[in-house]
Amino acid sequence: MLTRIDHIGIACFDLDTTVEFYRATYGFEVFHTEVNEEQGVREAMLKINETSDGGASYLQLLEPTREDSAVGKWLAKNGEGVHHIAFGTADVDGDAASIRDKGVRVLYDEPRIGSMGSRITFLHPKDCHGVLTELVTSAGTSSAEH
Ligand code: CMX
Ligand code: CO
Repeated sequence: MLTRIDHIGIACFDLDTTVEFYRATYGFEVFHTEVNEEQGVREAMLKINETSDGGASYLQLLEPTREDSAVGKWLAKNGEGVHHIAFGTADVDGDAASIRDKGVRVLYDEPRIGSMGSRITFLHPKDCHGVLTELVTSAGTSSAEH
């Protein structure tokens, strides 16, 4: 069951100046940063609020580490902006399977590693009315050990 907006993914050309914009404009501080080479991103997570399912909602600021990555290609085509939305669930495997059964393309056979040790997968934007959609089980909210 999808129980929260886990994050909104925002593509940017320069992570440091974008982080500074969010800090100076809204007062949001960086909660976590990491490089995910598999996804081809350097990212900063800004926590907005905790949620009643034990998780939280974040902004995920994304700078590509290489031009041929998903975010690098998207930025070259569209410029900066909202890249994807992510729903949080305690069971990414089960939710991905049931959504796949409805005919929506799930991009990975098995969830991969996302921010802060979470397990993530993506739904194809062409099957989701133009919205690249991520499903996330954060390390602290899993309903099972994997
Ligand atoms: N939102 C909406 N539409 C998108 C999109 C996005 N973020 N990215 C691509 N598209 C659309 C394109 O506009 C294009 O549409 P048209 O054919 O009408 O022009 C179509 O999808 C194909 O796009 P493409 O540029 O040829 O890109 P690819 O097919 O190579 O890749 C996708 C698209 C979704 C499969 C790829 O971006 C992907 O695998 N995404 C998941 C991984 C990811 O995004 N990782 C970064 C974030 C990591 C994280 O959140 O932790
Ligand atoms: Co994301």
